[in-house]
Amino acid sequence: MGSTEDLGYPQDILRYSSGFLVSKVMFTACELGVFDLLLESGEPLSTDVIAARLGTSTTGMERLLDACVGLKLLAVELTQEGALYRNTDISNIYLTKSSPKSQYHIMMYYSNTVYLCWHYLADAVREGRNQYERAFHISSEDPFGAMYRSEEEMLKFMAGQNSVWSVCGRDVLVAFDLSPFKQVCDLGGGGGALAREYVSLYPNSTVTIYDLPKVIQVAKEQFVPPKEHRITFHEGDFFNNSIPEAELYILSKILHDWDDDKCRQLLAKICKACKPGGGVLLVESLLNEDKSGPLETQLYSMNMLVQTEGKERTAAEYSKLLKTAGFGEVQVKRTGKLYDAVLGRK
Ligand code: ASE
Repeated sequence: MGSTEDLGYPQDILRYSSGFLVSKVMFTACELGVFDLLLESGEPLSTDVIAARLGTSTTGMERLLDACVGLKLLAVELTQEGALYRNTDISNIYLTKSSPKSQYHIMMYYSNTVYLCWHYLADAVREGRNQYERAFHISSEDPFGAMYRSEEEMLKFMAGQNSVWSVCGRDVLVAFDLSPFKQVCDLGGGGGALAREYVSLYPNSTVTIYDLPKVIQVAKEQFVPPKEHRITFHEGDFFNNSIPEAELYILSKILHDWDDDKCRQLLAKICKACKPGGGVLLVESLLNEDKSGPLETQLYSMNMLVQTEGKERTAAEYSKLLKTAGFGEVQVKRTGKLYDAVLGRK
């Protein structure tokens, strides 16, 4: 009674303390190419062989491989020649570079960019703003100027977002029957993975990817195959340039980058450009109305604090933004997955 034993062994606290170690083990195994090598090899390999092929120390590699076994990202079997490691199914699908569902690029973005911003999380909370100045010694005035500070950073971000949509895109696009919308504009559509999913699900539609000129250039060159004639491009800055007419606008993880004022401004502009009977589809990770969860979304909201001007919001918050901007009817579909869908009709 009243003793610390009544609180139980502090398992959650200990697990949370090592959470970042777990992430970094997975990121590092991806970065060093462990999963790619084991996929390529087609047979289980020893630490010595893996270390030699990847140019690492054996002592470091052995510990990394064992930690991956603990995380069930690798499986180990003990043979007479010693321990042999192989990928698990989940690693083959999500952690190898060449898989169509590869999450490799988002991992590299988390590990090498997001991680550095999170070092200054306490400063972000104290100041209520992103941490580009501390992390990268660059101005934080314009978050996308900072995020796209080099072509390499922009590419990493675009490839990262594309890997997310290769896994989550379908769920958010089937949440509503979007087949009546033939002329679609994906604002901030980046590398185009969601646009590609859209035209594959709704083959009678065309999608225009609207993004900054330097993003469009890379999307055309590296991400969207030229033979995909149902996808077109429009260069611009949606805050400062005009928005083309369309039946459906997609804002996929765009509003979460911006404060309420900017969101209202953008949505009002979209509502003006939108054809009668048209609408806007918001793709976002929705917080519970009392903001009690989901944990993943609460953590993303912290990430928006360290990296952008935005935050994650509840369905009621998005509905209010849409209605204020002139959209009359709003429907919300929770997918039960990471990303949800909100449809506003003009
Ligand atoms: C943004 C998205 C992200 C802005 C900054 C960001 C992500 C990381 N940093 O719009 C990706 C969010 N996470 C996932 C899994 O998609």
